[in-house]
Amino acid sequence: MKKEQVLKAYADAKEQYAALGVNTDDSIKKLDQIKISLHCWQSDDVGGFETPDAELGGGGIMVTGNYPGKARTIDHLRQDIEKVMSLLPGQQRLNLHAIYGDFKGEKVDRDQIEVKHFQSWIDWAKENKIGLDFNPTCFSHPYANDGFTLSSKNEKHRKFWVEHIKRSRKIATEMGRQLGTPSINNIWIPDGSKDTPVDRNKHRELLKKSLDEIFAEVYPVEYLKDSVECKLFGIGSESMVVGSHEFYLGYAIKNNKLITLDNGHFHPTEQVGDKISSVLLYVDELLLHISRGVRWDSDHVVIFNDEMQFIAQEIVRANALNRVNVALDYFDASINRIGAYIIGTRAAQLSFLFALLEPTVKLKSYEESGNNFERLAWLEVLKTKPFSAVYNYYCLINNVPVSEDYIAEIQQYEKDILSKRK
Ligand code: RNT
Ligand code: ZN
Repeated sequence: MKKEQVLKAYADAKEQYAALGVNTDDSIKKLDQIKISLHCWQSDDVGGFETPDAELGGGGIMVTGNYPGKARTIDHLRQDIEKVMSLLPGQQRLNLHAIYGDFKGEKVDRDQIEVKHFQSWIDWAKENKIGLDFNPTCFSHPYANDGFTLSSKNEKHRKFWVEHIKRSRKIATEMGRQLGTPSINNIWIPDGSKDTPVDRNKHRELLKKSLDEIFAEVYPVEYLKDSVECKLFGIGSESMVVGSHEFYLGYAIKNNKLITLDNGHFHPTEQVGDKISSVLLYVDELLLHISRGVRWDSDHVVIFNDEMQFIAQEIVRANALNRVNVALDYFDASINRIGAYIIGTRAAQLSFLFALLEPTVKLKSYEESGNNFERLAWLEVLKTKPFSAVYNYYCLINNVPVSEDYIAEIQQYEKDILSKRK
């Protein structure tokens, strides 16, 4: 898009929003504060670098598609993420899983990971001036094959996973310390059962016990934030997931942890947008895993849809941007993976901007005076206001491609880099 065109459209948008009492420059400033944590696992279909041909296995999560160009080495991954960040306005973070360590060809089991396996990531993050977040990996491993990890009745397996997560927290703490921004260590485990279990109780007791053991070590909050991620069901865990919403919400409230809300992890008619104002009354902070489930927790690329807008609106309306950590969680191997990052991150940013451009005070006053026609009419009218002109301007002042211009950049990257990967 031509620069003059973007500037002209922005000037007009600014005037239109000002008439509603919204200052677009302020909205942009607030948007710029939101540092979205990019999930490293979209680049290589959740494979990781434990072995050269590592693939996602089990855990009830699934990648479909075999589009060429996936990252096969740590250098590929870094190259891809650098490309992604160069096409996005604002600053991001990177969210690593434990299987993405720099193992240098050595076989390092999950209960052996150390800071040294992630030091090159920390150095890379320093160079790129970004923060890192972390996730223990409790899937794609023989000790997770029976569907249970932290809640396993097999004491050897349970202990193994406890050790893995203890080490993950230590690594995350070191990331936070060296990078000067707290790292979130997000615990998601696949534990659950395909068919109706009789002993749900025992598994939940075991999970609680494991978490208590894991969190016994206390780290400074300025380095580490602990979060726990709930889920309703997964493929192969249709009848029970041990770490349900009730389980983790209770645990997080009682133990002062963050709770992770992944919008693919609830019944399709349930909305994470509706949960935010409730949960924030009882926990200090949230971690969002922004995703798009199509019929199930399918982890499709995030788009600018009602669900995403609702989530962003509720955070902004609750004035809670400083208490919500935003991360992406999807993996689509059927399209250009770099393109998938840009579509999803831009959609999330656009949703937050859309919410930040809302004349909330005006809408509330209609609501309070019982003028619900006016409230609904304005909500509809706002969908036709020039918010995209504001986003385009945000891209322009950040020197990144505006509007559709990023598409050609990704096509070029595919031609030059991705298509040459073996
Ligand atoms: C799985 C969870 C979890 C994973 C990542 C890879 O259902 O959403 O967050 O997607 O850890
Ligand atoms: Zn998730």
